[in-house]
Amino acid sequence: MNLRGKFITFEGSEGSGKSTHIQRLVRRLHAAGAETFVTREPGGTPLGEEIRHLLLHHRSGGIMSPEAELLLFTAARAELVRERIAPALASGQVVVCDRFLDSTTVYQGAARRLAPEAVAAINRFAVGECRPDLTLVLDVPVEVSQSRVRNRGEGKADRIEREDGDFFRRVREGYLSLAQAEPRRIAVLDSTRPTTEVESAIWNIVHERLA
Ligand code: Z5A
Repeated sequence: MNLRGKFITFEGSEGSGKSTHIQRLVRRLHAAGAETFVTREPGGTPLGEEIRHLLLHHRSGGIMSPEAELLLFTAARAELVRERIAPALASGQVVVCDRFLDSTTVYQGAARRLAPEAVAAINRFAVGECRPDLTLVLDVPVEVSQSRVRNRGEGKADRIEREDGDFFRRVREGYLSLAQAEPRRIAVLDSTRPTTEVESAIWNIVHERLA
């Protein structure tokens, strides 16, 4: 299986299983002989990690304009693409990223209701030609995602986790409509199914679409 230079992103609500399945996919990729570079958003570079802190745990509590939020997420991404993702792809690694530009389309566009054309233009500017070959959306109802996050019991919710159920319903709907609009790139998986089943389904999709 030759996956050299392929770019795979994971998307979905918090607690949908992205970290869990990235670990499992990477284990399988290594076993198949692929070299991988795994990263996450926001973050993945020294600048990006500082921006992550501002976005999720800024001292002002909940106060940040949606426009500033959009620009901070995309600034972190612009850095990550140029400093890490593009060089890794160029060297033949398989890049697996926990969230990418679809998160901005959905969270800042669909859920925060910023103008879709502005979000799309800023996204384009931030990533240039760097687009995922395959995006796996892990879909779970809002109640499931919230109960998984509660059970994880990691303490205080971050700035975005404090949004209400309607916000997260718009996030879920946003992902499902994106997947309808771009079915060749985006696959939706029912992540309420047992973890081992979702893991196998992901592996099959990677084979079918990329190998
Ligand atoms: N954000 C944004 O607004 N705009 C942007 O452009 C970007 C991001 C890039 C980053 O949060 C926040 O930034 C995020 C979107 C916003 N906010 N929200 N909400 P983050 O990086 O801190 O976290 P996250 O990306 O939201 O995800 P997470 O909380 O780390 O969850 P996860 O990685 O998807 O899930 P997990 O940790 O793998 O699994 C959660 C639990 O469920 C865990 O105990 C698992 O064992 C369990 N699990 C997983 N799969 C299953 C199945 N199949 N059955 C049962 N239990 C399962």
